[in-house]
Amino acid sequence: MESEKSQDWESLFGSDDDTFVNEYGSRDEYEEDLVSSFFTDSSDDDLESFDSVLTSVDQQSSQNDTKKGWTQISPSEIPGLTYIPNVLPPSVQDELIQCLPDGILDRSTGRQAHLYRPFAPVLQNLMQNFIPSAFKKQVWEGKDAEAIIMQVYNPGDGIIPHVDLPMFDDGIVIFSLLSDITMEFTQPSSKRKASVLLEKGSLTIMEGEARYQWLHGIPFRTGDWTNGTWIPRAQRCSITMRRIGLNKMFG
Ligand SMILES: O=C(O)CCC(=O)C(=O)O
Repeated sequence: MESEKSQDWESLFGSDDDTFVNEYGSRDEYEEDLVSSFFTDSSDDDLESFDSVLTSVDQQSSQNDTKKGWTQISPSEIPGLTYIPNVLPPSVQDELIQCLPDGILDRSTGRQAHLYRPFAPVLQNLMQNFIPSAFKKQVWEGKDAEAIIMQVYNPGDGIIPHVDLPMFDDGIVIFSLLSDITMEFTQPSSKRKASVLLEKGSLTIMEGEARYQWLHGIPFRTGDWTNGTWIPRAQRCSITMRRIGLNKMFG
């Protein structure tokens, strides 16, 4: 172990014969000084300039993300994808945020709350009054969700492109709260992609082709281009509702 560490050190900083040994006496002293200066010398200005570098990298990489040979299409061309803005009044959004476990908005990891029945009254209200009745009747056969996940995204967070597990029935419902974020839909077989800005208070539904034949994901970055303007992300919360298929298991 020690020899691996020495090798890493030498490839990064040179051997014991180099100048730092003369200045510091030993490698350990040098390492301690390096670590402590990193943590104590980083001023607010350094952190701000780090943030601005990060933002500019995000801006450029998302602008250059042309995916060679892929065709950008309108989300309305994806069968089974429904996006409805301004579904939730601000008062309902506030009530929903109160359902989050204490402290989850302040944490940098583990920002998911998995909820199962019986659901809190505010979530029951969401299912009864804010999911279109035609979808509930036709796709969820008049029933309510069985599994709900509330997820918190801080700027820079995302979710890798995926198709939801087969254990979940058709019809995935996503409510967005607190801040807007871009979701990308990709279909590798047809090399088509579409971007949807999920605004706070909006509802997104994936059923049929959109649910089973398209990947959906949220790019890991600090903002999104919206009509040519870079909009920095703020903290966002989503509520994803699913039904669990009878006799279906993981895998
Ligand atoms: O948070 C979202 O908007 C998407 C969540 C999602 O895709 C998932 O949990 O599988």
